Amino acid sequence: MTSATQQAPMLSMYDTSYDVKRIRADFPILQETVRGKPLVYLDNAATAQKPNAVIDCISHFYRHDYANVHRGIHTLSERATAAYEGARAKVQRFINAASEKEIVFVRGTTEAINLVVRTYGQAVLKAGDEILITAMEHHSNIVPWQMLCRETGAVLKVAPINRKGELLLGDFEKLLSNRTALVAVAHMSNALGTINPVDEIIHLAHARAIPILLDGAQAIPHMPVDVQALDCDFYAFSGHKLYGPSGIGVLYAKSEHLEAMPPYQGGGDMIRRVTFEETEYNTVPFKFEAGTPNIADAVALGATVDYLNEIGMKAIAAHEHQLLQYATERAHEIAGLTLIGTAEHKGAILSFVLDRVHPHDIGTVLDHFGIAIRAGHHCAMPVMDFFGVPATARASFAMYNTFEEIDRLMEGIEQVIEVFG
Ligand code: 7TS
Repeated sequence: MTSATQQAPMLSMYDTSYDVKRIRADFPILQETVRGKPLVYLDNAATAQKPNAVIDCISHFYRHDYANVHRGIHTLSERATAAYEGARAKVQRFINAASEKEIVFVRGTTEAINLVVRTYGQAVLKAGDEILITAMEHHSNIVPWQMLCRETGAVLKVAPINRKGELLLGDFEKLLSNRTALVAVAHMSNALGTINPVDEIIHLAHARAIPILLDGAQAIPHMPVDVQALDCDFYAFSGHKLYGPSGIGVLYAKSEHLEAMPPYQGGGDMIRRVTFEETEYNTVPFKFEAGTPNIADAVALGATVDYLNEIGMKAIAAHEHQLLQYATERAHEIAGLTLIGTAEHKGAILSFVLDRVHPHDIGTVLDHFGIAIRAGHHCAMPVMDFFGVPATARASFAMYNTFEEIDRLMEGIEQVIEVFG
């Protein structure tokens, strides 16, 4: 086992000016103990923990401002509407969308992608058309397209990756054709950590007038995202991976698409006028938000964005980059550990397997030390098939994780090897 004295010089190479202690104090759950040990939460790619700013916002909103939105003329309804629409404006600024109208509140990334599939996709896709995805997609950016292809006779094409888990850009380009109706790509892979070269991907697609959807579920918590600079047509993400509430997420879409797209679901709020003969739809984005929305969680997503702006996404990205670098170096020291996903451009995810130990056993033993990781296929079964593994163990880092926690992870892995090796 690596001793503490051997680790110290390595750790000193890293800039520790980022005030992680202060940030940790904002997250009450990080004070929990698990099995008598201080919690080390490294399952952030599944979902991130919530700061007081978010928890308090939800509580305050229900205590003081809660009512339905866009309906009542009473004071509370006006307050709730202002908070809900205020959150939309905050999200717009956070991702630098051109207009608030381009922000549709949904349940999460999965619903955002399904919305595009069932509106844009269903409207434009004909038999023989192609949808191009990559070999590293999460199931939520595979299955809805597959379902639509079955229904329409369109074809799902998959751009391959190399053994490091990087997209083969040349092959991707060759798969673009005048049949390609849409490109749908993960901005960052949840199973491998790969950050895709989205600028080039978007450039290649747009050069052929092909629209592009980015699955931003993993990217959005780890880096500044500017949808205008990217020039993507659609960007999908979940609030819960961004330190916000679960059950709220965002579909960004360029206005021109939202205006042209048919509605997703029918019901209240998405209409302007209804008779039994016909219905006139509401303006965007309301056309896509049928029924009473997840009001409080949308408002709290606004609070999340405020909180993150205070710290700065660039500072968060820099801290996490160092964590990943340190964790990768430490992982290389462990005999019998193989990293799955070694892309040059990577976000804060460390997926790995150990010789002779099933990933689920790694997860179970680490839990005994109070360390939370995820073990499994990460809803990316084709990625597991490609690497020839049934599952991986995945430690995923967030803005509040520390170098000391990575030391504890590595010590835990050494223990796993001692137990099973
Ligand atoms: N796309 C990617 C790249 C994801 O990582 C996830 C969730 C989703 C889409 C779906 O997001 P949801 O909020 O709608 O569920 N990924 C994971 C994960 O890696 N572990 O648990 C959920």
